[in-house]
Amino acid sequence: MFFVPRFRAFAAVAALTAAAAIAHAQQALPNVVILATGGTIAGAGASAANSATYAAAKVPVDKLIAGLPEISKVANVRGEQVFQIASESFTNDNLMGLAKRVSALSKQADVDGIVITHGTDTLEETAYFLNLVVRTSKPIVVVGSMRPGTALSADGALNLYDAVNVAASKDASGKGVLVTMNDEIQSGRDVSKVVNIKTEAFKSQWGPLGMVVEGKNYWFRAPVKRHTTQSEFNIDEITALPAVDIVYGYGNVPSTAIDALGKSGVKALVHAGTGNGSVADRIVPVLQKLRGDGVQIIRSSRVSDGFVIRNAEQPDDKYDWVTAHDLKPQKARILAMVALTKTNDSKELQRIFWEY
Ligand code: DAS
Repeated sequence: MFFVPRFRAFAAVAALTAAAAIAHAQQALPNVVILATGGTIAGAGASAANSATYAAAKVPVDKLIAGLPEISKVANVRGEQVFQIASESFTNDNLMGLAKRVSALSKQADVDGIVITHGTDTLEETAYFLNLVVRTSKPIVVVGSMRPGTALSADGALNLYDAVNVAASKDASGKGVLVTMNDEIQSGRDVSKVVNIKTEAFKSQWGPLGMVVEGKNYWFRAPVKRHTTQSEFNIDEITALPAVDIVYGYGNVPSTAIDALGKSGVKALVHAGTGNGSVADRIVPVLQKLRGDGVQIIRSSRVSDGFVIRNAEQPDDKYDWVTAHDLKPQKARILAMVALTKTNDSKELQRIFWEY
């Protein structure tokens, strides 16, 4: 009988010690906030066989976190539901609201990294926007999925696990906004969705920055273009984004779309030309007139890889046009909007397109 009270006391001390050790270990983990915006990663289909037929933006962030208990060993994770939309429906207001929330959280001492769950359709635009305007070196990781969580071989859980691991990693700091998809760590500037129905959907022509395997990051290169803390842009100083739209070049193209956008009051027009950003001869004078009316002309290309060379296919100096460098039209639009919040000088714009 003598041993029972002592054993009970010992067991109580052991339990308290274990609880304290767990609490200490949990305290030692980084703090990661998941901002949820919708998309397929929050999608749900009618059956496991539905990998392409499903409704996006259905599952709330707390359910996404509860469905992935493994992340509690990686970081102290909490979620915020910023939006619940399919990303093809993102607006400039959504972009601004999300970026301002990311910026505010990045200033908090109790936030070590931020994950944004997002639809894959415009994920590349949001990732680039954040890369340009959020002044932090803390890891910001944008993540999506190509299949809903209800589908066979769903990719969202591992993509999200990878994103939390990268966002919790000190070695992910200072690399700009990152995207984790399909085991790869991509630069938010360089990456685009290049396949619409495969899990290996996100590529950069310059390659990924690295890979994440079983929660460990393997880095192979670092970004060279300006981003985050090196940026001259700051979401905290931006109150609105100017209208910038895109027109597409192709055989027999009329000027109808350009005429309409010119009348709509765009501040810049991105021309997604053929080849090296070529412009049809009948379209050149239409763009020159717009330029004369004060609209900036950004010459991009519909071709997936390579980069538009200034004064090659078109006399850009003579026309006072800007070339989009290696940026795809949808990325050129993001940079043009941000740049126009600071300057409307075409030579300054061209510098910005070289540097970002
Ligand atoms: N509609 C797509 C989107 O929300 C679904 C997805 O792939 O995330 O971007």
